Amino acid sequence: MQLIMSPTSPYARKVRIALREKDLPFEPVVDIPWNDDTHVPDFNPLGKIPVLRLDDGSTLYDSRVIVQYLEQVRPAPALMPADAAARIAVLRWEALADGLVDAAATVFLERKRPAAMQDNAWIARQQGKIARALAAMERDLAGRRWCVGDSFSLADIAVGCALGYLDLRLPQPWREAHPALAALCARLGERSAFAETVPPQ
Ligand SMILES: N[C@@H](CCC(=O)N[C@@H](CS)C(=O)NCC(=O)O)C(=O)O
Repeated sequence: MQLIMSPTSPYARKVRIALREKDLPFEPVVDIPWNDDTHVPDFNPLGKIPVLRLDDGSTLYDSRVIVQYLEQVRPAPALMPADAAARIAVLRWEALADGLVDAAATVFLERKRPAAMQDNAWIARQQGKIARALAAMERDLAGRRWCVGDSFSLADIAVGCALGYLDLRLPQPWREAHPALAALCARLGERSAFAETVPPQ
């Protein structure tokens, strides 16, 4: 099994953490989709990472599909709860966390354009999404150890990867106003799967 990825991709990090948590062996293949010599479109028509290449040559994308696949082939330790309502809650957390990443990546890319071409209203719109996502996560996490129920799940992985990406690409003092998220982030950092996948600066 190969994982086509980049070390800074928060979506790929979700998959890398799931693979480590489940102790599934895989071969990481670094391929930066923005580079001219990328082969990512050969494996995902959308040209995005992560892509999982199975031993039979077939490919899986995107990160949400890959993690659900891993959950099926290696159910333990479970990253999804057994209860149906709790499963939906986990997927909702993942959607919120991934949406935060989408907005942060949009801001990061917009800011890389020449200053005269940057759309400040567009950036402000994305910043609003980030601020509201952080506030919603903080509200729903307050007083709890994990995002859903009383155990670590895919929801915590997705939130941890989103916050890690924010620190990497749009550093801001979010911890002060979001103590529950800050505590979750610190707790996650103690897990080897998180510590081993911290994105390089
Ligand atoms: N929803 C996708 C998002 C994947 C994604 O946007 N990956 C970025 C890297 S962090 C990418 O490959 N971007 C290249 C592009 O958009 O052309 C997932 O969860 O896997």
